[in-house]
Amino acid sequence: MSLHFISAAEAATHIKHGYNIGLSGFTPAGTPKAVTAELAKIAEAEHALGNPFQIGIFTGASTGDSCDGVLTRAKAIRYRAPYTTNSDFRRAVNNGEIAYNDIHLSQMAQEVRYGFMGKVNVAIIEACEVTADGKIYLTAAGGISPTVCRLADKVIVELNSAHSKRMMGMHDVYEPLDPPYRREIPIYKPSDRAGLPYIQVDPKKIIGVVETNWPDEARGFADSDPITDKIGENVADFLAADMRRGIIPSTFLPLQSGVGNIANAVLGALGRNTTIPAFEMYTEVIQNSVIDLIRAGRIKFGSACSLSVTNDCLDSIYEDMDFFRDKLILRPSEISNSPEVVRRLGIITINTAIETDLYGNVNSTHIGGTRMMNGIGGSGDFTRNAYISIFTCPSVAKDGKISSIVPMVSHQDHSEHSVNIIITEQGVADLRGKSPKERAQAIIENCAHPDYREMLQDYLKLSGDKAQTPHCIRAALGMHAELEKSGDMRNTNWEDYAM
Ligand code: 0RQ
Repeated sequence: MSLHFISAAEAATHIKHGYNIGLSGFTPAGTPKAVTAELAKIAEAEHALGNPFQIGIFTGASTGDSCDGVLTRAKAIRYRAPYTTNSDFRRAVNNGEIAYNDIHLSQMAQEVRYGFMGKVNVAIIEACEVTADGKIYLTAAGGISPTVCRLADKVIVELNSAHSKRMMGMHDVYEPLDPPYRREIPIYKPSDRAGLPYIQVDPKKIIGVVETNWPDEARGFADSDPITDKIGENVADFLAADMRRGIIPSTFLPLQSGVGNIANAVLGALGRNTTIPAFEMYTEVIQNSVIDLIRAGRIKFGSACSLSVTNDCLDSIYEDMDFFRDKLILRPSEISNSPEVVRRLGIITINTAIETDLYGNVNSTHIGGTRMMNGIGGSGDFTRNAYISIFTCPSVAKDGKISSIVPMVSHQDHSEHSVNIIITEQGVADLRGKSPKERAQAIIENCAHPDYREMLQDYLKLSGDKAQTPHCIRAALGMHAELEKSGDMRNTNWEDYAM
């Protein structure tokens, strides 16, 4: 059997109204682009004729504009899971136009397999190589590709020459069996391989190969600033201190770190810290800063789901593949984020909070308790199973009008039972081994912005000290209510809310 080459426009015609499509990729890395862009045109044409045209999207994490962006603007998405960062998609979700199911990234592939979200009609997979006997070699991300390739009726391959064929061999494709047959995932150190370097599909299912040359639509990040730099230093100093007192082994432990400017600043500070030895990463996303630290010898190995790096950084990896081949591995998201493996390897996890409350509950997803920001991503997979779980955030947002430390989070993603350490530019609150009341003092004294410390202490006085977890329920969201009323939490007067 030989491969059948078709145009992106022809490939898109195989996707019908009401279908669910399964996509490769994790972040814009490795996400198909050409077929979804054509699909948006079909949706617009159908809508112009007065016909309905909407689909469900199952993917690894966020995608690029040529997927979530164009399809949202074409009003072509009925349902989507999981994580996304696209601003048009965010607006549509918060307008109630799209059904968005924000689940833990490690669970996405298995929930599709379990049938929780319905059938996968068509899989669209970006590849750097595909063979006539059905071997698909992925590009810059693992995502949920093995699962959607197996479950879909039809597979479309986007063969993207913007990715080098030197990527072949970097992936470790392993899909667990479902209960009651599941066994342990045989990964005992970040560099272990458990599967194959390609996805094997039934070649009869590959209905077409679309040749493209379309670079990943990765986001660049703003340079660090004094606040993110200070947070980074606080994280590095905290970890070095924990190592000196023997809580972290002297060999150090693998790290997971989230995405964004704070994560970049944290990695930069860890790279510079002379107490911390060269370390490994078992994480979901590798950003430019990790690549820099591998080159500098400060990171020995990186296991992840995606190379979510800028295109020039990706090209430099391809050019230097002899150096990177034994230092990087890419896995499906249910392996990169596997709770089982995270717990076994003893990972130190570092994620970013939108807000945290006085007892250590963390909100990573919702603004003002109702409006979706991005989603939980992998932060829950790692936090709940960490050796030490850390959350970072600036102590205030929006020029000080919002405190990131509040009496009660307006939405909860990570509970006090899973959160060990909170770090802002102000300092470090070590919540380990502390009761709720002790945690509240540690958080106010070390993490809250000075503008809000007295207000938070006054809230605690209002709450009394007779309960395990003191709260004045009527006032618990008073700072949020004040933000809605006057636009500035600093105006909070507890008497207005405790009545
Ligand atoms: O607003 O965009 O208007 O400037 O939220 O905040 O400080 O720039 O931080 O970009 O790192 O995002 C938690 C959203 C942080 C992200 C979150 C406003 C703030 C700004 C962004 P602007 P920052 P970041 C690995 C792990 C969940 C998923 C996860 C995230 C904007 O890190 O999505 O952890 N995490 N994944 O001004 C109102 C507050 C606010 C606030 C900040 N309390 N109230 N607005 N902002 N705090 C990745 C994957 O899973 C793939």
